[in-house]
Amino acid sequence: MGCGSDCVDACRSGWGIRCRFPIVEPDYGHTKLRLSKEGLEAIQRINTPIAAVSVIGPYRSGKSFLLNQLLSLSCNKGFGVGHMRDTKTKGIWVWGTPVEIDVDGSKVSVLYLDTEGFESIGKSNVYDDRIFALAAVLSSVLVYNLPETIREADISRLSFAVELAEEFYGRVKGQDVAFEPAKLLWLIQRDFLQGKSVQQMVDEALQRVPNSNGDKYIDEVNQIRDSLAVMGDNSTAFSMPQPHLQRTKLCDMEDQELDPLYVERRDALKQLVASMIKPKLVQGRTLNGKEFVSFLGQILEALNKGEIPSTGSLVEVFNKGILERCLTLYTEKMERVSLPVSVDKLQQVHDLAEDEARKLFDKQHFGLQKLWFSQ
Ligand SMILES: Nc1nc2c(ncn2[C@@H]2O[C@H](COP(=O)(O)OP(=O)(O)OP(=O)(O)O)[C@@H](O)[C@H]2O)c(=O)[nH]1
Ligand SMILES: [Mg+2]
Repeated sequence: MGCGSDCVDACRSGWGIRCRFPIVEPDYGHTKLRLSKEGLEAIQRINTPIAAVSVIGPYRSGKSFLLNQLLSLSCNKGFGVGHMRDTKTKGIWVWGTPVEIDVDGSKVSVLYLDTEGFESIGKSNVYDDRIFALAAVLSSVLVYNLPETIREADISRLSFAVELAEEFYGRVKGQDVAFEPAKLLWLIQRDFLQGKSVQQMVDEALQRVPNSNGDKYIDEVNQIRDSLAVMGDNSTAFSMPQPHLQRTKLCDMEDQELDPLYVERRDALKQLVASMIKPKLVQGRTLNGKEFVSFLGQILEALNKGEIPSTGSLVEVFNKGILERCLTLYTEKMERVSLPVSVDKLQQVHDLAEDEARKLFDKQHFGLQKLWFSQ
């Protein structure tokens, strides 16, 4: 279902067509991720600052349907929705027309990202973690779509994202904030709350568990909960009732046929998401389409490298690309020297070339400068 092959071909030929593209796809064995060129070429053409909104969550939890609802798209046109096994979302997809909004007087292009669900059969937890980490890293707003209540696995997944954010993007509480972590929106679907507000439920799920016997497992769980406290005000909870009892017919229904309470909450959710969007900042700077794509490429490479990405390796990869650009700049300058040349002149050219390369590095590097000297 969704945009068929003609539509994808049309999308390939230009930006601006209302269509969906993959930006990241699983490799053959469904363990690693690879970039998908078409979607990225389209994103590269965006010149304004970018913000991404991702919907993540378990397999078959209505993520694609929700995104279509947020973008006011029918299932035919929008992201692939389905109850059949072969219609599930694979990798990460983007809606082809960014939504332009105004944030504090500046134009921001918002990309809506649909992700592959967790916990489906035939793939590893590591793969799920990679999808999750990538969405968490790229997004300004992360919508965690849960069909029911919050489970232990959701808590540990989130803590993993927070740890990534803390180590990779800078110390969240410190001064050296290189990267702003995504704002988290817990979206809890269904009508099971039994009098509790969703915020209450999220707060309870995140509370420390008493551990008077010093149980090692409970200790670990509590540590995970502590790391989530970093999210603080960045986490909001929101509930949605079911759109309709006949879940397999949802795609054929107009607004008038859906539960009016659902329609009301969906419209409130649209506004809430819009109010949370801020352009993605890396090292205090916004990213245009090209920068966003290169950032995505670097993170993907790092995530594919390790079983569970060691956050140190992410920083290394990020800096390696920058270092390579600086060394190329240095080499280009040195190659312009025509031989023979005096030692003094050579030293002079070297000093100038090094100075320029170092300035470029200082402008772009991530983390500590010691890397320059250790290479
Ligand atoms: N009951 C109910 N069903 C829903 C809801 N949203 C979507 N569905 C139905 O659930 C099925 C799966 O929906 P999708 O939107 O494809 O779910 P998904 O999370 O994107 O699935 P994957 O991409 O496979 O992870 C479809 O039959 C939808 O019609 C919802 O809020 N409530
Ligand atoms: Mg889907």
